Amino acid sequence: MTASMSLNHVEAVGLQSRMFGTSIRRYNWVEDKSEANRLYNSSLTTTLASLITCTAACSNAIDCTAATYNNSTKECNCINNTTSFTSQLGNMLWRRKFDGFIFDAQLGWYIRLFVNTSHTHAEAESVCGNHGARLAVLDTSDKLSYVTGLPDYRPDIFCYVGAMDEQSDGLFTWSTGTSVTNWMLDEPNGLHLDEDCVAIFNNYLIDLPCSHSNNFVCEIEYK
Ligand SMILES: [Ca+2]
Ligand SMILES: [Ca+2]
Repeated sequence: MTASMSLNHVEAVGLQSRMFGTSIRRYNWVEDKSEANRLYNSSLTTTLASLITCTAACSNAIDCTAATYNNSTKECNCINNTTSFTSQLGNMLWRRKFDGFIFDAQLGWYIRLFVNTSHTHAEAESVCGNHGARLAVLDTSDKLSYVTGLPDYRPDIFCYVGAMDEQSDGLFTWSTGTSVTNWMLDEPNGLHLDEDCVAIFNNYLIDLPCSHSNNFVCEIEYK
């Protein structure tokens, strides 16, 4: 038995430069035993000396969400969301996770909901940035529904997202520049006069003061 066979968790730090400029992202490779003995059906199979070198190689592709490694044949496969699997005895599947971010193939993003926290909008943006991420841009109903459907989402607690009206009061845009939709009825209302940030509340969006301390949601988009 090689040393790598006893591991069920590998940490790595990668330097990547898509979408958010150059940033350091820490991520983990976690063994998924429910998907053992599967093979990535690809001509891109490479033979690498160890699980560590396999996951390191796969870490270079941001759309790589998992890797298979076979300790006997030393075959390594990097897997993205378009990959299909066929069985092969001895393969182990390792899923890549960015510091607790969940990957959703359909929406093409990694998302992480920060709950039981209390951060201002600027602090929340900074925490996301520390993970190589940004406050989530929920510019479609599907994305908003995805977040409010997460097990940890609480409809009664404010959750900051990546939108403000700092350019022009009352004109709310996402950090990508598109206009904000999916407002709650009668929002945005500038109730406290300086409501320049946006949060999810009761499954819809509201404006509120950026200085309030709330939960928040970060995203890493790779498309
Ligand atoms: Ca405002
Ligand atoms: Ca409001």
